Amino acid sequence: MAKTTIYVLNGPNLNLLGTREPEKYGRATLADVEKLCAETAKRFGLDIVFRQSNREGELIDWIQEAHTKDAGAIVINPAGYTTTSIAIMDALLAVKLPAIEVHITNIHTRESFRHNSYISKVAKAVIAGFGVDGYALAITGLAGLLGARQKD
Ligand code: CA2
Repeated sequence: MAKTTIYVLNGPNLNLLGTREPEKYGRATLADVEKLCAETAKRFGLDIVFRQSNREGELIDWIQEAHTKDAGAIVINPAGYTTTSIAIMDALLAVKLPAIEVHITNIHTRESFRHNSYISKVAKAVIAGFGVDGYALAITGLAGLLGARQKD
């Protein structure tokens, strides 16, 4: 198995996880999510690079970095950029890495302006509505795709 690193990228305001609107986004902090992702990846002998930014360009730089550092895949919660960012969609298209789009909430049962995702148009898969467990589900799915075997 050549490619063992998964980039987990988080968009704007997700640094506030666990500190605001817990009724919507839950009580787990972003540090808790990082731990969950690292533990899930480790079960399959995978590593993660975990990042959050409030800036679109920085997220794009990290998508390109995932490619140059030969990562195997990307998990991305684009947050508020989901419905606006052709630039993030283009970056994902350009790097040709499998990308899983994750949303903590089910964006389709929320306001209609959250429904149209540019990222879904290029994502390998989309997970929405499982809370932060969606990140672990994304990594587990990617482990299968990358041919990573569960360690006992
Ligand atoms: O459900 C998700 O994961 C979202 O990507 C979260 C975004 C929202 O714009 C998307 O429609 C769905 C918002 C992220 C804001 O994060 C916060 C976390 C805690 C408290 C306040 C904001």
